Amino acid sequence: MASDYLISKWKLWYTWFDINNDGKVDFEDAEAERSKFSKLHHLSDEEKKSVMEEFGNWWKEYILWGQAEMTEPKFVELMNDAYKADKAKFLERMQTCFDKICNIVDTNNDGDISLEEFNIIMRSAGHKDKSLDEKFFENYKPVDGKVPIKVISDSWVQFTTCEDSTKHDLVKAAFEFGV
Ligand SMILES: [Ca+2]
Ligand SMILES: [Ca+2]
Repeated sequence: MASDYLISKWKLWYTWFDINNDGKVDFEDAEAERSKFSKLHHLSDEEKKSVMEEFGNWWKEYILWGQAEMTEPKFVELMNDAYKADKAKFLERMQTCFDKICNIVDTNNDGDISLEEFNIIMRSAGHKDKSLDEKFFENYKPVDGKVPIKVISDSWVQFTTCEDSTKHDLVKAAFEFGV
C-alpha cells in the first residue's frame, strides 16, 4: 500500500477531474476540457483535430484507465495497484503522463509554458480564480514569464509519486492555497 501521504495527494488530484461538475468523472469531462482548451487557444481546424485526439487519449489512459467512468476509490485503487506492482514502471507512467499533457499545453511548441498557456489550461480545467493560478505559476519561478515544460512536468511527477512528506511539494502547496 502506498503511504497515506501519497494517497492523500492522489485524492487531491482526483478532485480536479469532474470538469463539468455533474458529480461524476467520465469522458464528458475530457470533452469539456479539450473543447474549451481548443476554443481559448483559437486553434485552426487542423490543430484542433490533433489536440482533441491527443487530449482524449490522455484522459482515457491516465484518468479513466480505459474505463467508462471513474470514482475516487477506483482511481486510488488503480494508482495503488500500479504503484505496488512496480514502482519504477509507475514512475515512468507518470512521467509520460505529464510530459504528454505538458506538450499539449505548450501550444506554440517552444518548450516552455507561458503564463497565458498556463492560464488557458487552468481555465479549461474549470479553474476560475486567475489570481490563484498566477500564484501557482509564480511559484515555478518563471524566467521572462516562462517555465520549461520539464520543470512543470517534474513537479507533477513528484506530486503523484513522491512519498517523502518532508520534501517541499509545489503542486500540493498549490492545492492547499486553493487552486
Ligand atoms: Ca463530470
Ligand atoms: Ca509555450
